[in-house]
Amino acid sequence: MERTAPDREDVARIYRRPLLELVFAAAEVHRRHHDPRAMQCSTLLSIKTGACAEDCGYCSQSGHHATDLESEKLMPVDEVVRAARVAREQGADRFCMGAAWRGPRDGRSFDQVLAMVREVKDLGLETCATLGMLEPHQAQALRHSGLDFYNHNLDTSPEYYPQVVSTRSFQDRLQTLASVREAGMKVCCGGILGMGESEEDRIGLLHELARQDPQPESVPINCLVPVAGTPLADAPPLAWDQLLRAVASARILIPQTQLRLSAGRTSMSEELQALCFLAGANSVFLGDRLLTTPNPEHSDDLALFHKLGLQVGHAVEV
Ligand code: SAM
Ligand code: DTB
Ligand code: SF4
Repeated sequence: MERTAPDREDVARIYRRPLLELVFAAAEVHRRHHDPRAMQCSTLLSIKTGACAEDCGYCSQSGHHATDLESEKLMPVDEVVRAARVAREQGADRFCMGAAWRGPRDGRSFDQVLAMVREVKDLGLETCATLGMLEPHQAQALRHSGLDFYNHNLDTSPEYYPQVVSTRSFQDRLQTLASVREAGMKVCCGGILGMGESEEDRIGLLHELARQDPQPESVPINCLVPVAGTPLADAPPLAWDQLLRAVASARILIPQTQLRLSAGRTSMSEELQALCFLAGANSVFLGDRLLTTPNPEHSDDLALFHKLGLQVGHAVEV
């Protein structure tokens, strides 16, 4: 079916609907496009940690901020494969490798990442990587090594972006996303809420995500995990209904996507997570660590999914 890209006013109208109407409409869209019992589960691993050249205001790994994080160089391939095997045993269907780089440099370290991708793919897992900005030939090389998804977030509205990051632009992000598409990979692209942005910025982010053509196959909605020493350590916490509005709006605007309730779940009640799943979130990070910060305990997540009648595994499209 032909889809016309929504304009920003359309997005605002959806976002500002009476909350329960919005959630109900999103739940209907969810059921039309997905098996509502299926929960897609990705596990993250930080393959290279800290000392990043970028100055993202939210991030524990930026070399510009004085955080307590210990930097670590690129992990050996066999350790990554071991972690991926554990993730698979715990129920993950996708393994996402994250590096604190502005972008990969060609040579030994990038070849090492390509080897990781090949070996994780050989375990039968879907593969995802998030390595910063890519040149077109790097995107091609990742694709040829078996990378299914590339994660590259737009993070916030184009207007608010320069308040959060100064070492690159919103346009740089779009350019890498274009290279990822051109190479034939699936796109995982979302953002962070709770960085002191306005409601209008959240609407702007959703608009930018929804107007991509094709739309991202995977959309992570992160809530800021405040990290001491970063410029956003004291950002005011996001109101729960704003998160729910963003999730429900994303489901309506990007109906086919795997919508991930991503970072920040340790600060959410089970009830709020359940509302987000009702409103169309059908994916999470599974495992008790994100990249550098905690995630809910594996056993607590499985208990929650059991309570809600959700099944861990591939979110099958119906
Ligand atoms: N360096 C690469 C990049 O920035 O594209 C990849 C790794 S980076 C840590 C991946 C994403 O994690 C960011 O785009 C951001 O959306 C998310 N993220 C980082 N720190 C976060 C935090 N404290 N809270 C929530 N999300 C965060
Ligand atoms: C995404 O959108 N969220 C993940 C993943 N993509 C790479 C990262 C969350 C990071 C949270 C902060 C941390 O653990 O360092
Ligand atoms: Fe570096 Fe990515 Fe963190 Fe930004 S979000 S400082 S690019 S690791």
